[in-house]
Amino acid sequence: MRDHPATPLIGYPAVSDEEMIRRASAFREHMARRRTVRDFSDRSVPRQVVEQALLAAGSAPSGANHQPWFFVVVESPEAKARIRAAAEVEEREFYANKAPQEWLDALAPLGTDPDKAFLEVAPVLIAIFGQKRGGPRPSDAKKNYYVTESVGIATGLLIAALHEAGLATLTHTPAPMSFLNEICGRPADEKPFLLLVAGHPAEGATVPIAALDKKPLDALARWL
Ligand code: IYR
Repeated sequence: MRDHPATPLIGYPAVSDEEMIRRASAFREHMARRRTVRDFSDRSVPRQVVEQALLAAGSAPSGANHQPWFFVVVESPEAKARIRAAAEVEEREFYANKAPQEWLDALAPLGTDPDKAFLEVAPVLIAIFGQKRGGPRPSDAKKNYYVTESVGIATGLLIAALHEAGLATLTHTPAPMSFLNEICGRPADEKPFLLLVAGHPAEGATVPIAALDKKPLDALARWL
């Protein structure tokens, strides 16, 4: 490796194979209980939970460690109502005209429709943006690399962190999403990645049976 400032690796104490297997299984079981939820309660969420989850997301690996993400936490009823109204305009167009039949058929088992009440009911919406330019420090304006991959990984960690805290989430992707730049006050060169809805599930919330169907290991991986 080329000469560069470095520090000893910490945080990886030795762990037996048995203990690793136990931890990996426990984590797998915990993550398998995560559901994409569309019925939220209006119960509020402590700010610290969201702060800690965002910091966990911000620990994600990223291209050249530029951390090309920005998260806007939307809690104000006015902003949530504006986001719902703008999203529903796009969704009505999507379901009525834009989506090809094949896409509508794929969504049918999930029961989704253009009504996005959860955007107002849930206590927290997190609008996630990818930054074309930036850098490791907030004042940087260098070129960023692997923005989509980096933001996707950070979003995965955010979902896992919120799940670990006991909150339900929904990945919502109205298309196009450019209205989020305006409502969230973000520059035009930041690309909305997705809108993560977070909160407690409503009492009596249901999930589509089809969403429980997960691929077995031999369909999702192979060893060479
Ligand atoms: N954005 C629309 C449609 C939609 C698309 C996919 I792919 C989904 O997995 C779920 C929904 C909506 O939110 O209803």
